[in-house]
Amino acid sequence: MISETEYKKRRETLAEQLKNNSLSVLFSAVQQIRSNDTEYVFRQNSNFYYMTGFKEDNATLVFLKKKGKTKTILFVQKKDKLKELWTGKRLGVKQSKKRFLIDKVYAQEDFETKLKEYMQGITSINYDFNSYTDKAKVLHAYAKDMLSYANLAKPIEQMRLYKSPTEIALIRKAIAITKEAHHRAMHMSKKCNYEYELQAEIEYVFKKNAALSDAYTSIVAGGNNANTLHYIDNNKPLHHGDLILIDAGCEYNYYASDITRSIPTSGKFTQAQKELYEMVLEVELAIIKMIQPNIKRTQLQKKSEELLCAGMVKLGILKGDVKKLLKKQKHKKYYPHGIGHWMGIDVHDQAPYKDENGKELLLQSGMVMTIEPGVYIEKDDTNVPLKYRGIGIRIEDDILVTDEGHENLSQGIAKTINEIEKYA
Ligand SMILES: [Mn+2]
Repeated sequence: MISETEYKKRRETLAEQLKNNSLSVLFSAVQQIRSNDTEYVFRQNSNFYYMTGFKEDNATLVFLKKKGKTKTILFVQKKDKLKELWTGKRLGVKQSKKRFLIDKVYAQEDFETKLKEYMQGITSINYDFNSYTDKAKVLHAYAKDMLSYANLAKPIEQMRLYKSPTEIALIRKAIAITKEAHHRAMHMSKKCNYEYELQAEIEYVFKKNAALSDAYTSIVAGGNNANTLHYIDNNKPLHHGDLILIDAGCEYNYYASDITRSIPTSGKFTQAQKELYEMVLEVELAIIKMIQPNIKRTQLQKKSEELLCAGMVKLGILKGDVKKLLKKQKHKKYYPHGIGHWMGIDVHDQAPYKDENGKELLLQSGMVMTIEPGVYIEKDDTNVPLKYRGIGIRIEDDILVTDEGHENLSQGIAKTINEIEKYA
């Protein structure tokens, strides 16, 4: 668990970067209606959660910086016996004061009155531009009259890039649960007749282990469906002899995992599947090996494209000179996506890969990035040897950058052909 002291330190780190005479505001997520009077499961806004650890809706965090000193203020839902009977206990003002190491706590109802008070002498406003709450609109009206206003998400994104030991521990826990889920899928694939059956086996493991949600909608794609990159229908029959691409990861206490494995329906890879799989696996391992401080994501991207292109030439999927094919981007038909992305509270942590000046970020110790090369061959692609058609393979792990180089946090999840076949 992340301590109140750690949350306080994060707020202090953010406060240091704020301008004098500034007001900065973070809003909680807003409960969304699913239909009529039913609601979606509530999930806290990631930036708000990162700064508070508070999981309730209808909350607002304010940083008021004057004369070099920052006051933090939290607005929360008042206790309300009737509402709590229906939707559960609220922390309320009193308990919030006790729990959070925040200077002042008020009821949400007081927000607009207090805001007017805080605005005295303020020359700049910051808030998360991705927040679409009614309160954000009130703030935006003020912001328009300001000398300056800026996106508060920007400095928070940068902080979130570097994971603390407690955050890494939570990511490890998420991955440990996801590992069990993928191993169960490998074991159950022969017994499942539909993609959704396998999805249920995976998500059963998530829930059973207190990962109350997936970090993103699971992809369970049999055969040619794997060639639709964000296939989430998961409603087709599984055919004996096909591969199944499973991209699934749980969220544990607000931390994501993101793992892809490609496994055989029958428990055994065919010769053609083996050839393609070994090629992608070799590339995945080579790229992971490159990860160390001061390397750029584009270097990993470029290398993955070179290796996959060369591999596809070797297998006869692409024909010609590797350098020329790369120059003409021919490989992109079969490998159209990025090599990986930041991961943390969000499965795709939102920090950009370049700074404001367009300069690319260097990987540094404490960052977590996925590595996920893939090859996708449509079933009706007559340019490719028949035996490879209708196969889509992606292999994805979650990598922590360390001082020494890297640690593959998902190292323990079966990945070689031998390991996967053993689970069947
Ligand atoms: Mn991913």
